Amino acid sequence: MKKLSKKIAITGAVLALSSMAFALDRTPSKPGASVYIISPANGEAVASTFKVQFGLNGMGIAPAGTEKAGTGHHHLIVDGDINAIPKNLPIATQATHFGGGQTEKTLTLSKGKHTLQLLLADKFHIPHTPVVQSEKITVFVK
Ligand SMILES: [Cu+2]
Repeated sequence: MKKLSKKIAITGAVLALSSMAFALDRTPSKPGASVYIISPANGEAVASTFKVQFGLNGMGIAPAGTEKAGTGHHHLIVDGDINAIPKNLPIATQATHFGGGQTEKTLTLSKGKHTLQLLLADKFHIPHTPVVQSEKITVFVK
């Protein structure tokens, strides 16, 4: 129990430090930039394994770690709440990172209703300001 609380305290301190380091350093997005899911369509019925294609207008894709204005990389949120992701910190495990600059992903999901949403982030995995995020779409896995 004592060990656990020490671990929690250290984690808290690290989080506090990283938020201080990054809070003033968010990357501007380009005016009018938008990210969207090309495929599947909102409401589409899909097989359990299907491809998600990512679209981006008004900005460019660059691998994580790349210093280049007006760029970022995709993050895919499956069945998650984008509002629960802090926008002044690196995106953690709430989304899948496409830090290699990938623009599609083959997913395998269980039967039923699922949601998909994209969030662009900078070289440090921190969402841009203003945030560039897609509409949240729903798919129905057959
Ligand atoms: Cu990332």
